[in-house]
Amino acid sequence: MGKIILDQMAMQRALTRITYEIIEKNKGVEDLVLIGIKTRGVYLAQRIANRLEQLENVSVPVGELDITNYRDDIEHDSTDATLTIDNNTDVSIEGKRVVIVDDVLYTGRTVRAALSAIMDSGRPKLINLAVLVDRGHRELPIRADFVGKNIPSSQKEKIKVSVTEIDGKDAVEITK
Ligand code: 3GP
Ligand code: 5GP
Ligand code: MG
Repeated sequence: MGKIILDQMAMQRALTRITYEIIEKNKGVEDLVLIGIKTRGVYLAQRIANRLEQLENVSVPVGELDITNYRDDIEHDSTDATLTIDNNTDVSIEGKRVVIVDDVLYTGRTVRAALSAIMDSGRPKLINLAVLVDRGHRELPIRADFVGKNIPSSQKEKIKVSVTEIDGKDAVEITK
């Protein structure tokens, strides 16, 4: 069993703060699109979208991105992007303010892959990155614009992120 870093309330508060920061930085929610990185990033993106709707009364589209085909250890071509909304409709990011949402930021390679996938499907106005946890150890020049919690970690440690939708609880734990 790991040590709990964020419990349910702390996780909710972190997501609420990130939501306010997104509104503030973008001076509203116009032209905003959230792109959740599978798996847990999608649920976090949906929660941020729910809060945006409560606060601003605007429905913000949530896309889902599977970056598998864009990993830097797998060959791909630019037709491999799987950027979907509601699981099947294509989401247009053309001219939009895109916020990529993921659970853990580590080496930055996943985000690099997400950037390629998004760029292959259009030209957004700008792209921001929101993560629940930044655990350090970057291998690329990538940083998050919105961070739930910075958790300095050793490479041996693991961060376990649980979301109610699939794990039955909300929590962030660290294990040796
Ligand atoms: P996620 O898809 O919800 O992000 O990679 C499968 C799961 O394993 C991930 O769930 C992630 O939470 C977890 N995981 C734990 N450590 C690592 C790691 O170092 N790399 C990756 N890719 N996933 C990890
Ligand atoms: P990166 O590509 O930045 O190394 O890792 C980011 C992705 O890998 C995230 O989507 C995340 O799910 C997963 N990941 C990397 N390290 C961890 C970790 O310690 N815990 C969890 N839960 N996921 C991790
Ligand atoms: Mg993830």
